[in-house]
Amino acid sequence: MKKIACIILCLAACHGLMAQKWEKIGDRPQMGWNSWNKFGGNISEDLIKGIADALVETGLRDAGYVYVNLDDCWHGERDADGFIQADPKRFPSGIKALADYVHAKGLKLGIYSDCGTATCAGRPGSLGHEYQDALQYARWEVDYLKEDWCNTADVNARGAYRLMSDALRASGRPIFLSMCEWGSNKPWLWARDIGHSWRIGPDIWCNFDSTRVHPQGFTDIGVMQCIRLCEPLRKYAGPGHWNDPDMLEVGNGMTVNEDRAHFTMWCMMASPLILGNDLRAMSQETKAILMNREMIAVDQDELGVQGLRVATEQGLEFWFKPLTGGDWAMTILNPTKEAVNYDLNWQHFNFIDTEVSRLGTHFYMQAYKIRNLWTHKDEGLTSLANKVWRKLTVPARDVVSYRLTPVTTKRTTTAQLLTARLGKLQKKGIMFGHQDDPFYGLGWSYEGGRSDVRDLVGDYPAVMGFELGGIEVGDDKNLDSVPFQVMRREIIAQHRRGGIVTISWHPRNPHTGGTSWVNAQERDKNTVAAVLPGGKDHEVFQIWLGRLTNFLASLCDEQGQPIPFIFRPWHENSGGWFWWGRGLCSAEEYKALWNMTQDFVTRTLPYNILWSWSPNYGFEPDVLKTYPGHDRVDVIGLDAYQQRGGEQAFIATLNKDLTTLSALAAEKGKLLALTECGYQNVPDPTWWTRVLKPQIEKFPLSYFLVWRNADHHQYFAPAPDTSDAPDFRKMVADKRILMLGDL
Ligand code: BMA
Repeated sequence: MKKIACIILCLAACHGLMAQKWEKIGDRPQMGWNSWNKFGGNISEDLIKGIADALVETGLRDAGYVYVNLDDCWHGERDADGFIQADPKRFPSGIKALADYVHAKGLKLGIYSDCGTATCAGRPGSLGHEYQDALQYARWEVDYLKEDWCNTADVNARGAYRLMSDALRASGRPIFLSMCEWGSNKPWLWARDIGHSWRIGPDIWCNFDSTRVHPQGFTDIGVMQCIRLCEPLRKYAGPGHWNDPDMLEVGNGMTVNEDRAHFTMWCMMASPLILGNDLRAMSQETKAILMNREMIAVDQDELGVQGLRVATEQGLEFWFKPLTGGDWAMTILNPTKEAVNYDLNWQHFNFIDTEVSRLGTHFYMQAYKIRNLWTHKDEGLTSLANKVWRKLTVPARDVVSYRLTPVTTKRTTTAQLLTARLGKLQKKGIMFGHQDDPFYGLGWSYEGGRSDVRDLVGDYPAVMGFELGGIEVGDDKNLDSVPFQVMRREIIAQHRRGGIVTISWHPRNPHTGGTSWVNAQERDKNTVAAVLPGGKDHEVFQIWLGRLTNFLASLCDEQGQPIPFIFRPWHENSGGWFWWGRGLCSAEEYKALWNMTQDFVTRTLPYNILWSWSPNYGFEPDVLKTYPGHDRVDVIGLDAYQQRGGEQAFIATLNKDLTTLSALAAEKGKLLALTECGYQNVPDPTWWTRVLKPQIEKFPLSYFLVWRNADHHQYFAPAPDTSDAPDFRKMVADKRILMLGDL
């Protein structure tokens, strides 16, 4: 019994192992050569050896092209036991000898098979022989398998490639799996853990921009058609799992310009670089294209992000690919048959790749050294100013391509400008702020710019607060039913009229499925630990941070520059009601959560955010252990609400905590704010001038923000007919209380 259990356990373990493709191969797009584009089925061991020799002699191997790949027609018959053999006439020494030959030259050998009954040229397919074939390839010391998709009626694509992937894994030899299924079953959706690359479309042919239909009904496509198919699939590609727009046709008959454009675009798309020409007889031009190491470096970049088309103007396509270290590759592709003149202004290309890398170009703030990747000349720096850098001519069916490398720039960031402005305003007075001010109020909602506060005093609050709870799970509306589209509009409107924007976030609980607020059953769950690196919910939380960041990145002005704002995540952590609060995680875990969030968002938005840390009032002295540090915080805030009948306690605690926090802020000249405050429904008609104002005036506060006017049951700001309205008006009449018009 015990034995059987052991065997079952072992089998389960082995199966678990085999359900994984070979890892750590294909971390960069594969580079090499394949016989098909030039030679079709007309191959032999002498040809392959000659190609291997040429790879070494030309320097192509040293430039990275290491795979020598046999395509169709190397096969002979299966032997009596079903093992595949090489064609004895074409490969008399056998595949093992050929592998030894290419290995001795520092190269790797690739082979070809098919998921169906026969290959496309009618040689034996792998269907029903997957484990045997994989074992044979491993015995021969093959390093790469291209598996085609001919003659596969009734074969399930995912199952077939999974089977071969498992078989290769079981063979014990790390073998690259290049899936050649022509995109018929959308492998990008399911093959990430099966193969190392997958074809995304039909076969390429040696033509820049047209298709060719074979009498049998199938179609070959040109370079531009390959690009169009590959372009929308960039989010599926990455290290170890690449989109494959097919092998190269460079050197097979297109013009030099077309070849250059073809090669460049494959590099921009992080595509496999599998040469398809006769390496033994190459023109100088072909060689120069294939051996452009600076361009190859774009393809092989460690980040492994497929480039994207950012704009199309005057028939030109502007492609960008983020590279490691903050570099970008930038290519202007002219797919037309005429040369195009173009005035290049870098400010037209401020964008953030929200789809994959979440990196932005930030040309308005970041200057880059410009390296021309085809002339190999440095061409100066990008300009921070909105002006034409250079008049270019992009030849017909050609490219102009640059590598941009960031240089240190001492320009003041929008975050620094906002800090300076807030510092100045603080000398003038204290700004009044209101959460969700322009969305709804007492008895109205979404009336296009209406505001309870403005209805009462004729001016908007200087500060407006906005809340992102729900953005992380992809909702259209936040937890208070504010549509994010409307919110984006109002945030930009508040910025445009010179007001201050502050943003809070009550994310849901990724660990329990609950809300920000923990219930009795959630009190013993450490959600913060679960979302940190290594935690069970870390990956999901990264997706949440991505959605948050993408929304923040969408807050731009007309020039595409991110607008500055105060971001206030993980607030009120001195209380025990949020999943990041006191008693629910350690101070160290809280800080790790803060840092992870800040680092994530800052990678995308490095210049425009002020970070606000704000505990709830009534905190214990040890809350300071959760302070992320002066290098990470710009605004030190406090959240403080008066409770009914609690006036004395409110005043005392507010004073005590603001004293503590203003001392902390003074250490490094940080801004101080009452980031949330109020007295729900303001039941005291003199509260503003009698209780709140005298207290806040004692401290060097930048602003005080009252929470939202949800409805008649929960509101914090006055409206024209609330009993505290006259008193609020009186408070605002004081020059030291700043409304929008006072800024
Ligand atoms: C709370 C209340 C809730 C609201 C939340 C987030 O203080 O106003 O109704 O959902 O803030 O805005």
